[in-house]
Amino acid sequence: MRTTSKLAALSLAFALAACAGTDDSAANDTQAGLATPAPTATHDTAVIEVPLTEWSVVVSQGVVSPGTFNFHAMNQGTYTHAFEIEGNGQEWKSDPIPPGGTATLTPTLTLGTYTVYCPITDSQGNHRQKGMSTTFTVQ
Ligand SMILES: [Cu+2]
Repeated sequence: MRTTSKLAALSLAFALAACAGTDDSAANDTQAGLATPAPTATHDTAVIEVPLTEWSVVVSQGVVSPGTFNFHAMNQGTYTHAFEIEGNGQEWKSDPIPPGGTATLTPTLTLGTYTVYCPITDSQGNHRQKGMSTTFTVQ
């Protein structure tokens, strides 16, 4: 009996610790993470959608917490695109993505502002200069 309650207290403490820092909305605080069966599953590999088209790049979350993310790009346009994430002196770059194709980058992000853009230049011109660029913040 003693071991069991000790273990329960320990896993509760772990669940709270796992959520600290990424879950600071007041609404979630009242639930105290009591019913979270998989402690790290939802925090560590959040997917951020990055639709690409002529001529824009959208990042589905403008503000994220530090950590590792899957940036999942979908080429919704009619030309080949690609995407590159740059910030804090680091960069991650996808291969060219044909129309209808997808690509995923998995950067580990630290505090700062990052730029996401299309590095392709073709007969249409420089895609970044045509508007395929956006930014997001890690805070
Ligand atoms: Cu492009």
